[in-house]
Amino acid sequence: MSLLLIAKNRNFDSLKKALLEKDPNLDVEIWPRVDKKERVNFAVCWNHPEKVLRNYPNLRAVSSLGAGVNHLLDDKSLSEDIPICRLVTDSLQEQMAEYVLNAIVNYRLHIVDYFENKRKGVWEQKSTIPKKHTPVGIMGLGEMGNSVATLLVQHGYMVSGWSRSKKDIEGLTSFAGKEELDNFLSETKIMVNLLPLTNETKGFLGLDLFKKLKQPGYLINVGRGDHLVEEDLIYAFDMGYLEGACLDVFEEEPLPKNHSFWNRKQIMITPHIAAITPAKKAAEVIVENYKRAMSGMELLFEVDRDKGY
Ligand code: NDP
Ligand code: OXD
Repeated sequence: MSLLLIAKNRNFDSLKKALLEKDPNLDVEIWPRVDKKERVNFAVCWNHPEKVLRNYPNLRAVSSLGAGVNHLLDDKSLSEDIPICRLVTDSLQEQMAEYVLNAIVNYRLHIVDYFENKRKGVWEQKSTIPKKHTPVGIMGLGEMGNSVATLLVQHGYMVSGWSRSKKDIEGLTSFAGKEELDNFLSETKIMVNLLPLTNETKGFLGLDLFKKLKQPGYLINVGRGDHLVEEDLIYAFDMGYLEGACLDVFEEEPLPKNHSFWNRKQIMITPHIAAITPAKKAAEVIVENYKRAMSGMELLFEVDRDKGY
């Protein structure tokens, strides 16, 4: 029985070490050098090559190496009988909450302008935008959205959230379903996207949505690049529907060198680092799920294939 780590261009040394520290008896293989394919029972994947999972006939479960699972659900070569699970850790939630809080504070303090002014040697004080003028709306109130909402409420922000089902989170106004989307948007100035990427949510961040925010809005996209219609973002800036964006995820990653986003002053760019799973924390969840899969138990953080997350 072995556990296989699969990803393009990724060094797995620290994860392998953490897995073996957690369980020294594990047999950990790293793609593409796999000794005996039929011994592989559990795979951990991040942006794996299409169809590669077909090579392992005895897979019992597959885990994402992140919180998102769209790359696994998109892989039609993965049999529907094989359960998919994902990583959720308190560290991921804490990092995500801090990232979003930081992006909002940067916006309120005009930090992007100060970077520009430093380059030009300009000393110019700007008024910080008061919290009461920056109501935050979080799309997606799952493991990540919930922890972001909790931290923002603690910091005195006006926070609302939108999800499929109503939530009871202290200090948050909860909106649910398509029928409540417009009301949610009309109360939102800073939009935080933490939806999973599914057939329903792909391309969701487009002009129609930007127009409905408190004008001009500000976008923080930490979900997936394919949620955003990239040309609509530029158009929304030009039309004044949005005044800025902080983007951590992109249609194509790494963001190509010639992409127009690099030259837009209004866009803050980070390279998909909002929340990164530390190897030790990842190993805890992976080893637990490996053991569960081997003994036929229900997995932690198993994905509902019908819902797509
Ligand atoms: P969860 O599955 O825990 O939560 C998803 C949330 O989205 C739920 O609240 C769900 O509603 C809501 N939702 C899903 N579909 C819809 C819909 N059609 N309409 C309204 N609401 C919907 O996901 P996580 O919080 O763990 O993660 C969210 C995403 O964040 C990941 O899929 C990943 O793409 C991204 N991510 C990015 C990271 C980064 O570093 N940039 C790191 C980690 C995650 P309900 O609760 O009612 O079911
Ligand atoms: C993700 C992650 O899903 O990094 O983006 O966990």
